[in-house]
Amino acid sequence: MVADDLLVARRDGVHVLTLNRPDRLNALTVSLHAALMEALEAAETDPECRAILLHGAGRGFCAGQDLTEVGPGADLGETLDRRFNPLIRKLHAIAKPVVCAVHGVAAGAGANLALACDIVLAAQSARFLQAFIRLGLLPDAGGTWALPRLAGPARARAMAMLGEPVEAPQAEQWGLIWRAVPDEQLMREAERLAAHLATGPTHAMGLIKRALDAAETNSLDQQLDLERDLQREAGSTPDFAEGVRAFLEKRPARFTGRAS
Ligand code: T3D
Repeated sequence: MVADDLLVARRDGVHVLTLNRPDRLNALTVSLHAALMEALEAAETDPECRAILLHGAGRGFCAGQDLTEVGPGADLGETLDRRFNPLIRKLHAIAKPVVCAVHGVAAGAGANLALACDIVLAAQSARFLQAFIRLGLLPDAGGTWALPRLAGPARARAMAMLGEPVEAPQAEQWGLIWRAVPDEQLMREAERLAAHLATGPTHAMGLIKRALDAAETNSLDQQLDLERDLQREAGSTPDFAEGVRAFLEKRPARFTGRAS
C-alpha cells in the first residue's frame, strides 16, 4: 500500500480523510481503496471518533476508478465485488456521520463515492459527472441506487445516459447534495459541520442511518416498527437523558455519543 495516497488526520473527534493522488485527480487505485477501507474501519472502531470528513487534495475530489488499472479483458464485476461495493456498503453501515467535501470534479465512481456519504457539501464551482457512459459503462459504486432516490428517475436516466456534468448549485437544487457553498468557504464549512456532528449524540446518528437506509425497501408498517425499536434503543442512551435534562435546564446539551 502507498500510505501517502490517503492522508488521515484526527482532531476533535473527527477523522479527516484526504484522497491524495492530485496528479491523477485522486483516481482510485487498488492501493487507495485499501487505504480508504482501512481508515474507515479504524474510524468505525475508534471510540474517540464521532464523525468522518472525506475530501480530496489538489484540484478535484475524485475521478473515479484509475483507468490505468483496468482495461479491456478486465473483469469489472470483480473490481466492484472486491473494492467499490465493500466501500459503499461500509459508508452506509458505519454508525457515525460521514461528511464529504467536493471541489473541482467528482467523476464516475468518484461522484458516487461522494453520494454514498451522509452529508455532501460542494464548492459552487464543483461538478458531478456520471462519466461511465463515455466508456461504454453504466453507473456503479451505488450510482444506479442513489441517483434516482436523490435526484429522481428522470434526472438519473439523463445523468447516466448523457454523462453531462451537473454543477454544484444544480446538484443542490435537485437534492443530490446537501449544500453548495462559495469555493473559498468549502473546507471551513465542512470542518465546522464535521466538528459539530462530532459533539452530537453519535449513537442516535448511527440509528438514523439505519432507519433511513431501511426505509428504501420497507413498507410503512415495517418502518413504523423499526422506528419503535430504534427509538427504544435511542431512549435508553445517556445522551437522551442528557438531552432532556439540558432542555429542561435551558442549556446546551453535552452529548457523549455513547450507547450506554
Ligand atoms: O470494475 C471497475 O473497475 C469498473 C469501475 C468503474 C468505476 C469508474 O469510476 S468508471 C469512470 C472512471 N472515470 C472516468 O471515466 C473519468 C476520467 N477522467 C476524465 O474524464 C477527466 O479527467 C475529468 C473530466 C474527470 C477531468 O478533466 P480535466 O480536463 O479537468 O483533467 P484531465 O487533464 O483529464 O486529468 C488530469 C490528469 O488526471 C490526467 O493525467 P495527465 O494527462 O496530466 O498525465 C488524466 O489522465 C488523469 N486522470 C483523470 N482521470 C483519471 C486519470 N487517470 C487515471 N484514471 C482516471 N479515472
